[in-house]
Amino acid sequence: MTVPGGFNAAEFLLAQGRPDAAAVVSARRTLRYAELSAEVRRVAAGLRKLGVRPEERVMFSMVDDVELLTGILGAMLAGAVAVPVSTMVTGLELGKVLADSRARVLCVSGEFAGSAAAALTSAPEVTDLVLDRADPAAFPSGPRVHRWAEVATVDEPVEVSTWDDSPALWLYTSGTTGQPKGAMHRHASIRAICETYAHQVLDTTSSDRFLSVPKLFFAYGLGNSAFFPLAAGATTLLEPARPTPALFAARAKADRPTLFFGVPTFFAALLASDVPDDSFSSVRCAISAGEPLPVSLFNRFRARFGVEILDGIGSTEALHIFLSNRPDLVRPGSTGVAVPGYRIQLRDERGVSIEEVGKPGELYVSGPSIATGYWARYAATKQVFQGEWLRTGDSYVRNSDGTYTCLGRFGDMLKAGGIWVSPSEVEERLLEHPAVAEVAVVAAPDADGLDKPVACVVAAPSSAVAAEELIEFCRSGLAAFKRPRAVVELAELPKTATGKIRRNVLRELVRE
Ligand code: 3SK
Repeated sequence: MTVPGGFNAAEFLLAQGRPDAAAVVSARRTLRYAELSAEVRRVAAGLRKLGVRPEERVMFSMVDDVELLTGILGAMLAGAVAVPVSTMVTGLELGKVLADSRARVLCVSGEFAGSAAAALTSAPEVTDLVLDRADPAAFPSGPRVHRWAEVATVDEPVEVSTWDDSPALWLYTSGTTGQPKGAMHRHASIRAICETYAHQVLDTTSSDRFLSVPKLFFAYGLGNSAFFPLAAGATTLLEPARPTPALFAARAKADRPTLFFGVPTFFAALLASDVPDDSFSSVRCAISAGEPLPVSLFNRFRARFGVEILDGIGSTEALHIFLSNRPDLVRPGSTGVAVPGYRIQLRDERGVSIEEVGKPGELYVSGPSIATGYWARYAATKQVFQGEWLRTGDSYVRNSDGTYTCLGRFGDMLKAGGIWVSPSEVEERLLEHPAVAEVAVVAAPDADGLDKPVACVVAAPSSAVAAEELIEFCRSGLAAFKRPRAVVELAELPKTATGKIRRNVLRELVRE
């Protein structure tokens, strides 16, 4: 039961499919809409029974499987705020976001039990830990520990008390300023992305089958694998394992997706692999986001697999894609045009709107799914959320045909594999190595034209810089995707008169 005039995104999503239609297919379980709906209601009741109250945060560090999907929807149905976090963020890094969110409940897949134990040492406000496929005995002290099955089997009615603007979801992003920040999304934003990008660009129907390389903890993956399929009464194909070309090609052959979502790095990896050329024969449309899709990748993918890739750009703050090519109107090398319901503006460094074709500017977007701000980050919120506009930090030009092309980042943050990487975070880790005196991390394109972090290092006196050793050093203490892929040794770092590192000079240098 919902309050009059209320709206709950989970309830909306669960109401769209035919009760007997397949809602979710994973390696372990397949659930029809009626079963999914019943399970989500039990999870919502289970969370309430743990003492979770409306607007309290429930964090999930879980693999893509039925439990994560029902957990996110159950938290939202209970009026709580679902906070799925990257499973690449572990230990103390996870502890930081856990403490920042003040989540009371942490739900963890067995694979991440060790990392949760480390995280809990810096998050004393967590009162309850819910473990899926892990032994509660591994947590002898600290919060109350429950098995997932205990929470997912509470058969009690749940009163739904949310409305359009109630908080539904927080997604942590490093964004443009480095420190992870929780972008706060409303229940209505979830409906909005389904009605705009999914319905009006992808033309989703109940016969679609969705397969996404990006996981549910990303805004991109959450739309692809949860919100869009359910809003269309369609089927989501969940894959808990680490994505590899062989795995996804096999999954596509076996489970026949009609929509396949990836990032340029993954499309490049598929092209470099020996997977069969007919692997994606069921796919009517492939979608790429996260970073610009090089034209050569678009052409090679279409030539080999017979599928066109729709390139688009979204952001965690906008919840999903707001600028995109169209299935009937692809301009390779461009990011297309505004998704219906969204407006785009380019602005110069003084904030003045640029009307001329071909003149670069910073991309701003307004639309129905922009986050309400960052949790407890006043300055960053003011910088990024400006009235109805969201400042993206991306540099773009408008082409003569009305499409937009990405030129890169306005600031120094870089994206690797579609995920934000803060150079200072990588630099901090490298500076812990005794052989490193100074370091700056910048993006450089790899052989496929996709940006990867490269470390420019000045050696400490009487020390030698061993590239492989430094890269290895970053494997521990940093999420894997953040480690530099190459190290360039320099006698000194180029600096401005005021001592700031001239990153543009370094970017040029590492490209040579
Ligand atoms: O990075 C993107 O392009 C993106 C797309 C959809 C949703 C979220 C993000 C960050």
